[in-house]
Amino acid sequence: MKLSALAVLTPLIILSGCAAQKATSGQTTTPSTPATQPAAAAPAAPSGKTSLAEQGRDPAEFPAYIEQLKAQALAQGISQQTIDSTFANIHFVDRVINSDRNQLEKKITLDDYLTRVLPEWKIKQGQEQLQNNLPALTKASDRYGVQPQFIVALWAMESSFGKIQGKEDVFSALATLAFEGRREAFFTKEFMSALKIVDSGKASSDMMKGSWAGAMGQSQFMPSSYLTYGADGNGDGKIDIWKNTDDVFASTANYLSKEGWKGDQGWGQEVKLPANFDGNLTGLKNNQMHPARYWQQLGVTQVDGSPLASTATRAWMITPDDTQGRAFLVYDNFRTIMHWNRSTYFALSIGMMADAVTGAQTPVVSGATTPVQNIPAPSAPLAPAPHNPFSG
Ligand SMILES: [Ca+2]
Repeated sequence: MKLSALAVLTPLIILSGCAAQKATSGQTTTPSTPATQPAAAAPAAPSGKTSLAEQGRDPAEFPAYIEQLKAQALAQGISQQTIDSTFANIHFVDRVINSDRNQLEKKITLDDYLTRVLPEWKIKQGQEQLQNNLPALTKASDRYGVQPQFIVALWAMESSFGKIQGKEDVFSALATLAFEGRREAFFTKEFMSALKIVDSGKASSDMMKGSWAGAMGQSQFMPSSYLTYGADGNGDGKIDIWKNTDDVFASTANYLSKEGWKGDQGWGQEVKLPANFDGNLTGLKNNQMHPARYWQQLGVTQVDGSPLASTATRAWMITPDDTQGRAFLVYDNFRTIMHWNRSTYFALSIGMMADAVTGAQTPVVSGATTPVQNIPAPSAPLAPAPHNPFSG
């Protein structure tokens, strides 16, 4: 999903339409890169470069390009049957190019972002969806060790509970983006991953619908993420992330689990910094981790001024809008959410949505005084995460 480069800690948010917003919220691992590849694997498109392979390609050349992709697929061992079923309908999609070019990146504040992505109606729907789907969510939660509210939060943010999934033919969208050329290698790999999905029998070619950027289904997985994290929740042998919520919940929970989720911890909490707080302590790198009690001893408190729990929970301090803005003490699970999507804002919205749907609401917009209920659980062993983009 992630097309734009939303760098860690950089408050650059896509502000275009729905399709473009979807493109900001996704997982993109590819078979040739470690499963830890952060969500935003697609390199940024240089601003102002809007050419079809730097103007070297005319859309009239698209059919020949498709033939070359077909040869590449055969060479990679994709079956003729899969190629026949998927290549038959591939077409150049003008609107894919237009959507990609129309992404506007603009700096907005965290509160602007949260107001936009966490409206009251969405929180209310999240609460209802949690109740309505409790048996299926509990099943996925028990199997993968991920609390139901985080599955619901990702479901809410990625596809508005399955309602907005995108209707593009994924093969056409990915082939068009590969042809366009700015991120040809990335989209070619995703195209090949999409072929592998059909070849594996986990999904049929007619199921392969997604956003203009190739993000599929209710969890908006890029094809490579589907291959890495897709899970069969209802045991029918298919992984239907488009229509089957058992599969959607299992795949979402499996993603988090594979990326190190700790089922006995939350994501973090909003805090208040002391007046003399050293801004250099903020950040998500490995060496910026300190036990929660360290932050407590520095004078960090809960937003209402009450003391933080003095625990050994691994914790990082982040101030997305710099130290004059809101501050959050976040735990390992927060960094796992950032594997899904590298945007700090996105990860915070997931944490807040998860809290909100269970009634333990972090104020969405600053200034509210609702106490935060998210007390750190006892610390887990200090083993390094198996995969980690935060080293340094
Ligand atoms: Ca299934």
